[in-house]
This record gives sequence, C-alpha cells and structure tokens, in this order.
Amino acid sequence: MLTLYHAPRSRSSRIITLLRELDALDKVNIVIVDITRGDGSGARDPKNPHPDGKVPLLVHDGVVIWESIAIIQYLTDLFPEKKLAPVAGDLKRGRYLSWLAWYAGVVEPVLIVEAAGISHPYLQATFRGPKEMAQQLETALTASPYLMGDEFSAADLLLYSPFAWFPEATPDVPAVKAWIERCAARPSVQWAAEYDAAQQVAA
Ligand SMILES: N[C@@H](CCC(=O)N[C@@H](CS)C(=O)NCC(=O)O)C(=O)O
Repeated sequence: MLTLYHAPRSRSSRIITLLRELDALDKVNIVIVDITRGDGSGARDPKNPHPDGKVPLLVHDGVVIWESIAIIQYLTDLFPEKKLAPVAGDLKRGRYLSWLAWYAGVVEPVLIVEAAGISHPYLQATFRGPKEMAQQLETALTASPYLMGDEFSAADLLLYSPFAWFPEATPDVPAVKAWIERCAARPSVQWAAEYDAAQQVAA
C-alpha cells in the first residue's frame, strides 16, 4: 500500500506529475494535507507523518520515505516500465543519479541563497553559484534536448521545476529556456496543475 501526502501547488506537485508520467496514479492513495506556506498561510497538518510536517511524503507499507529525491528515485524504481530513470546496472544510471543529487545538494541551496540575497565565501566554496549552475545546465542542454539525452526523464521533471515556479531564477541561456518550455509543455504538467486546482476548489 502506497500513500502520498500532498499539498496542492507545492514541491509534492512534482510527485503528482511523476505519478501521471508513470501511469501509476491508481496505485497510490493520495492524502491532501495542509502545510505552512512561505506567505504565512496554512498550518502543519496533524495527519501528515512527515518529521517536519512537510510534503512530499510517501509511505509504503508503513515505511516513511521523505525528501523529493528519495521519493522520485523510489517511485521510478518501483514503476520502471515507463523508463523515466535508468535501472540499476544501466551505465546511464550514474549520470542520472548525479543529476538528482546535484539538484538537492547544489541547485536548491544556490537558488535559495540567491533569492535570500546572501553571499559568503563558504557558500561559494561549497555550492558554487548561479553562474556555475547555469553553465552546467547549458553544457548538458546544448548537447541534447534533455539532461539524459534524447528522452525526457525524471531528472528533467525535477530539475526544471524550480524555474517553472520562479521564472526570475531562469538562467539567460537559450538552450536552458527551450528545455524549460519543453518540460512545461508535457501533458502530465497540465494534468497535475488541473488536479491541484480541483483540490483547492474542493478544500
Ligand atoms: N527538501 C524537501 C523540501 C520539502 C519542502 O520544503 N516542502 C514544502 C512545500 S514546497 C513544505 O512542505 N513546507 C512546509 C513547512 O515548511 O512547514 C523536499 O524536496 O522534499
């Protein structure tokens, strides 16, 4: 039994999009929860078992899986048929895992630090900055339409998402902008937006 704790229009919307891409929505029980939002609205929901009251959270037969990267990896392993991630043993998996880890370990910190207007040599030494992040994306997306080559993968779904939420953070690089548009045009993205809008009306 799989349960996803989801708050509309949040980081867990990526997991709704992923489940749609994996054609696995009917295999997951989705529980809509409240969260504390950046604008101060909302509140921690007592029915959400996430250790910090956050989303996304996936529970599989009582085992709690938190952090978007872990959930994405877990679900693409569980539903490999749609080929949204290279399976273990495929040489391409190393590159794929690197994109996921780079997102959590570098991209989110770089974007948050930049948005907060903070600068410190330790931050630059540890994460580098927006210039290096943009360079990395440009190199990959000039060589191929998606991060893993010719095919869309869960790495694209994850890595394009902050630029969809915060267009002002988008690197001014044509290949990166075209990739964001390609990812945003996927039917799963539109479907997840409509799903979230319906949940908010119902709430
Ligand atoms: N690194 C976590 C971040 C999760 C996160 O911050 N989620 C936000 C929603 S976008 C949240 O639940 N915020 C509620 C809170 O901070 O209490 C992940 O990617 O899973």
